[in-house]
Amino acid sequence: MEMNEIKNDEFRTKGYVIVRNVLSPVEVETMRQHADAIAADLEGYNARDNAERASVEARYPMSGPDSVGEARAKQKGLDEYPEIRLTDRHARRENRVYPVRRRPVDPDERAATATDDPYSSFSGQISHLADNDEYFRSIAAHPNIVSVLNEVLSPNAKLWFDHIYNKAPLNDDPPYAGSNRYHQDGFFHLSKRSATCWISLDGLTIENGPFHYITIQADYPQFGFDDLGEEAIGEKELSQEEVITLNPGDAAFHDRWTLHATGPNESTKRRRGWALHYADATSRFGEYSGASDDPDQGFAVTPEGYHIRHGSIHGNRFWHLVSGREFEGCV
Ligand SMILES: O=C(O)CCC(=O)C(=O)O
Repeated sequence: MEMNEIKNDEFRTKGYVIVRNVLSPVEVETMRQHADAIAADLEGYNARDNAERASVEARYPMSGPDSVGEARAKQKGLDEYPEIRLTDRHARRENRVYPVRRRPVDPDERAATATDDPYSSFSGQISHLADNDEYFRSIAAHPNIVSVLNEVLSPNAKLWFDHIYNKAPLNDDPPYAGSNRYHQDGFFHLSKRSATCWISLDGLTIENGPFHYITIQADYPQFGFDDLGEEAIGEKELSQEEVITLNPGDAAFHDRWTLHATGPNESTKRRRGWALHYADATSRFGEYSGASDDPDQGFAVTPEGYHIRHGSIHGNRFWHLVSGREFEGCV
């Protein structure tokens, strides 16, 4: 579906839509329990997940650049750039723009938030829940999610990647002091539009790291990911920012080109969300950034349905069809 064909007015004009009560309180509670069990043995979870992936990758060796690794290495050096204030609520480091903390972290206050809950001391992501946990897998195809995907993406949809984002209490990790910088999801490995669904597990408040959207009405270019240049996003665009709070079980859906960021967790509680990235099942898998004349080079869908990009599995091991049907030669 092209953007102008989308019947959901809010998504078509703003590039995102909030849907309340996508999950019931019981479903959210069950999901929290599964998320807690995974984090209780995170090392074991990651070791098992990596071993499964490595055994597939060993069967499909393909050399090529590790673009994900390169991007991460670049991001690591960002705290060497000074923080430049753009507004009283936003700053820039190099070409990355992010919401700023409202108050500095008091180390004693943070130390007092430590508990034996792994989410109180760990900020970051846990990936591929739908590959490894049956409950998460079933929720990825929840009828309430699928009906929104049918409106904003396609009647034929596949989950290609999912991950939990946790922000620990009073987290101020560099390079953005606990914020996530403005970015577009982009997803250049898909020939067609994609959409993200972000479900709140713990509630999203102004204090604990809310979503910030700059609606597509602000008419910014396609940046690719998070390098926004020095000029494109300034006070004018940031004044059109919309800050979103959610109750547990509510979801935010956004397009791959909608600029979004999240603020720091300035509360004394954990803040978790589950991000699910969906492809239109009629998309092709390849290099669609325009960087190559041959989008298939270095990309392959194996007979078992694994998506291999330069020798590594891209996204989840299993790209689950959650709506509609499969298409020959497509994802
Ligand atoms: O949860 C977060 O902090 C970031 C989520 C995000 O950027 C996304 O789901 O695309």
